[in-house]
Amino acid sequence: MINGFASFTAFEDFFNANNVSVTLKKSNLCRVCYCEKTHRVTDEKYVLNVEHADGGIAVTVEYSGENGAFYALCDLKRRTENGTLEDGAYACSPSFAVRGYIEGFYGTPWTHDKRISVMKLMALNRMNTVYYAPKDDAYHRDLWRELYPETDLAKLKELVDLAKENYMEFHFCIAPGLSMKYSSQEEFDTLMKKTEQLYSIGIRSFGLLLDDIDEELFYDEDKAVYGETVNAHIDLVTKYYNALLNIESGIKLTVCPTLYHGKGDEYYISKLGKNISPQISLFWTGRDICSRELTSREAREFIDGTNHKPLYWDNYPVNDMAMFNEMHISPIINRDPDLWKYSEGIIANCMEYAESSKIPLITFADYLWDSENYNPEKSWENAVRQVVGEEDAEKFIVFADHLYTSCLKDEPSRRMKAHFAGVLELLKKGEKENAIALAREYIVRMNEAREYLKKDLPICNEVGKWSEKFFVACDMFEKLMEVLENKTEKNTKEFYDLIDKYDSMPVRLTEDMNIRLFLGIMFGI
Ligand code: LTM
Repeated sequence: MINGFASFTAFEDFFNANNVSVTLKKSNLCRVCYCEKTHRVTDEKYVLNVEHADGGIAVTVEYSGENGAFYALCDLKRRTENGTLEDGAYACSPSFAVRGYIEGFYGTPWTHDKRISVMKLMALNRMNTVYYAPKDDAYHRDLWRELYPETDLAKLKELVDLAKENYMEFHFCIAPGLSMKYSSQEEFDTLMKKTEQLYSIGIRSFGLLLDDIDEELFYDEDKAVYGETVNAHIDLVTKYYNALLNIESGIKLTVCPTLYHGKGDEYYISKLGKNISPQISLFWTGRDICSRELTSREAREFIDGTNHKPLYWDNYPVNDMAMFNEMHISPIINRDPDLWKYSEGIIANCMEYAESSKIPLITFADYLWDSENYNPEKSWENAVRQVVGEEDAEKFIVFADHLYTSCLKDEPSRRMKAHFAGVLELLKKGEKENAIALAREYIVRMNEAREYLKKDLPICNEVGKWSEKFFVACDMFEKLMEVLENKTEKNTKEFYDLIDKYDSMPVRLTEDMNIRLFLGIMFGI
């Protein structure tokens, strides 16, 4: 057991196997609990003192809080795996205070096992927050009045306990806005009864979600009492927060407003923000529902408008509703490096594909921990390695590189593009054989990816809809080689049929293969 921490035993075998001896040293000195970069006192900071000696590595970890010690071991494990554990002293602390994800999509909620697996992995990547809000968990939204059945409650409790063990704050969200009569005391009592059920299993952080509901008040009684929706929401949020504090001071509340994107100076959000306690966190998705960028300038405007720092509900990698043909597996990009100064943090909304979500989530975790030094491509490759495994990572990357279409960016496979730029150059110079040989190199890699994707593995099954189209691309390139080597009417037609097939498949992969160009250059067709 590493210095008496039962929850750290999972690391022990790993460090023993790698000849790393770890000593934990608790300290309250400024250098261990004060973060120079963010000017925050934090128990998440740690200092790694690394020294190679006697064929092994001795590491002393200085920490002030147990979570800091946990993050130190996670970091140490990663550095050992990557072979980047060098002698020296490394002081590490997070950029963002709140670093997490939300199961907040429309579609089939994750299974219990998936929830466990995502939570453990994200904790290992030093995220500290998880929000539970699956739109299609009936007890979260449609049936918000009803208590959870015992079996469901027991599973939720397991998640709450697991979150504690993994230094994650578990937020349970309730979304009563589809049907609640805000002016009714009976309705409020029902909301509190449900809340108390969740409090009874250890939940101490709640979310009140008022997104995706009618902007107008529905009940005549509400219209008479409040006049407009925002007044009803201010009243509900304030009563709910006070009631939570009455149960236990220190309970946290996050609110998702009905208007959750824009500038922050709009009438509803500005009035809501300025009339609820500044202690309540306010979700905000940025300029748009799915925002291409999150900028510090816009965060400051939001603060001006609402007297709150935004807590970003970042709608990436989610791919529900109109995005269902996109697989959002690429890294998070275009979030300002200094956004931590003007926001509480970022909570990434996930896809119903839990296994695939892990890849972009790890890149979020890297950005949130050290936003100034975040390198999307490096982080992404590391994320793929963690999720798919070292052995198959390269194969998966060849495929996943074709999935760069989302609200963030619309891009063809960069690897394919770079490779075929070389092929085109050779063709233009008339070096047909060299061009074909170079093209074959990429096709070999595509076919290796294809073999991997056919496996009965969680991630391969999740991306099945997209890999089907990738397989057509593989066939298309094979056929192209055939045409380039020995062009006939038959193989040319087959080639064009494959292009048509690829183009007719609705899921989104690299859109513009530029594949016709090769034939154009070779044969002028
Ligand atoms: O974004 C918010 C606050 N609410 C919903 C999400 O539940 C949904 O997953 C995303 C993406 O479609 N859009 C929303 O409006």
